Amino acid sequence: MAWAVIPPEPQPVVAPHLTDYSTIRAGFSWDAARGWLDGLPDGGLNIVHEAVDRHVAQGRGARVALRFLGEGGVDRELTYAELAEQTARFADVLAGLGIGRGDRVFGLMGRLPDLYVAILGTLRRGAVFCPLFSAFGPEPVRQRLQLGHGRVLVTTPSLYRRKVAPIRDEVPDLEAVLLSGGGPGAADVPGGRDLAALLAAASPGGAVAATTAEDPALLHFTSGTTGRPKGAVHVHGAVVAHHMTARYVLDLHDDDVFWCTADPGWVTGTSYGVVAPLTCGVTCVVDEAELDVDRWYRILEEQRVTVWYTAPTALRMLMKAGVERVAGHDLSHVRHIASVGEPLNPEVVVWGQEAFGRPVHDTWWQTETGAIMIANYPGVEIRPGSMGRPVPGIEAALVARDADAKPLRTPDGGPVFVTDPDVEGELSLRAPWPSMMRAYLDEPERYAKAFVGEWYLTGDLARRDADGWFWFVGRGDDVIKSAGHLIGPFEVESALMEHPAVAEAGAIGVPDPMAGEVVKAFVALRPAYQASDELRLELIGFGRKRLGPAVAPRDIAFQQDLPKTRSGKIMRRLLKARELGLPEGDLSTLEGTSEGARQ
Ligand code: 6R9
Repeated sequence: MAWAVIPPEPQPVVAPHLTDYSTIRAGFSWDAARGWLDGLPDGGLNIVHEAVDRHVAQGRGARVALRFLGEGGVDRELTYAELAEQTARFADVLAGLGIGRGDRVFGLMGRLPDLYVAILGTLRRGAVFCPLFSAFGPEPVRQRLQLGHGRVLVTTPSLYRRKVAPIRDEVPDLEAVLLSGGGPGAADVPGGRDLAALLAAASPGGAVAATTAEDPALLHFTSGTTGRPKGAVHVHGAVVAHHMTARYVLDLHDDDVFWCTADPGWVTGTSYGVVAPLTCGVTCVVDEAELDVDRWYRILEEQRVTVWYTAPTALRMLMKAGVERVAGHDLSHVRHIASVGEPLNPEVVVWGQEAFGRPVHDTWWQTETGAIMIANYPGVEIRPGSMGRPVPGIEAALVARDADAKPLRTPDGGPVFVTDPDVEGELSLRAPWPSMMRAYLDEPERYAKAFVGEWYLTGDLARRDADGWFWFVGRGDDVIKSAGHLIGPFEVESALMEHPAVAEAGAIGVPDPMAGEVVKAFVALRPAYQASDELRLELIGFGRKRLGPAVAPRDIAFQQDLPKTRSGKIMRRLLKARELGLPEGDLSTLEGTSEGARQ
């Protein structure tokens, strides 16, 4: 006889943490938010104490911290107590390798338990963790390992073979390669060690390092318009902003089951896929697999996810698959849905309402800001298409720009603010706040350039309406956002130029209904080469091999007279305007010859 199915219990109504935006904002202070966390004796602060150990100390060690859903259906859980033990073992492994405070440990792995243990174990040791996206090719991996002077890399044998082995000779700082799931292969890898064996032999009981709030914790590379990737340095003190936004924006309550779909290779996946939710003591779902419509609905249902943080590209893909795919799944426990990373179209906000009975709450932030800065809050009205209003403790403003897109300054050097409603300006935030990056690694001048006085310039253009809601307008620079991933055009161009046929290259983002933008490159050939379909495909393949699918151009076009400024820089803005049939704008800096050639 089969047992009768027991219907799910009615969900208790959960009151949002942020009930009245204006009152909470007015009464907020970062000092008070610091008090929501434990801190270490002597005024220190360590992310892992707040995210792991303190829950164990408070008797919540048996709660599941991370629930991993494997690609092949193999599931594994780590409770808070197990996470404390595993991260202590990892920290001890690092100690054995001579890695201490401030040393850099890199990760290049899919969303597997060892990655999470490595991230938190590194922070526990007081060393600095730098995640690399597993869909990067050898070139982005080489550049980041070199710039960050990575001494240890945690990866799998297969990723090592494909992405690290080709560039191994160019990263001499790399001493140890800890192979996850890789006992037998370790002997063939220079510096290779079997991570499982090391963890098994390590001590499980070590305390967290006595870091201060200003000790570096995470290094996230991000892309600018020109030059090499920028290493945004974040400190342990950032955890105050992670925790605060996890409560007020993601509305995490102690018993929540939280699913952040972002990969820890990007800032959302570490800040909100690891640190922020664990500081709240919730259970995090981690799916190893890539987006699959039915799998995702199944995960939401079976894992009884209550709070879901995802991205517009993913939501657009779900929306395209049709609302009927949701039917038949009981998603009544999903209490709050938020998204980040790219503009969230109003249709998607509203579709959330239809599909899940919940609108999607847009949130805005950047690698540099470390945590959510502008948001829509549960329990507060949503204006579909708006990013919302600044989080408590954050002051946002719009700075006017001159014709060269430089910030306008007052005679005493401060920024000129846009004060009228609905007028465009550069979105800027008043520093400091706990999760603000403390540096671009080894590039103090680049860091200084991101500020006017105490105002950090984000590079995004936005408007503010009369009631203080912010509306995204676009990037103020040439950086490309594809499927939520930030891509530097210079990185793409440099890789293409290593092909013998390529004399010059210009990369832009072109609109795509799913990914927001996809990368397209325009290439001028060296004299001995002829444009052909064959060469185009070869270059696309070359880009993919070097850069990896996350960064490589989707399309390549040949164009001998790439528009350039008189100083010889390729005018991506003009390439883009021409590609999209938009007004070409100010051409006064255009180099005479190429413009002449078009006339
Ligand atoms: C967290 C993250 C930052 C850039 C940012 C902006 C774009 C992020 C957005 C958004 C429109 C939103 N962006 N959130 N654009 N609406 N809600 O994505 O960090 O990878 O550094 O990208 O992403 O252009 O400046 P990061």
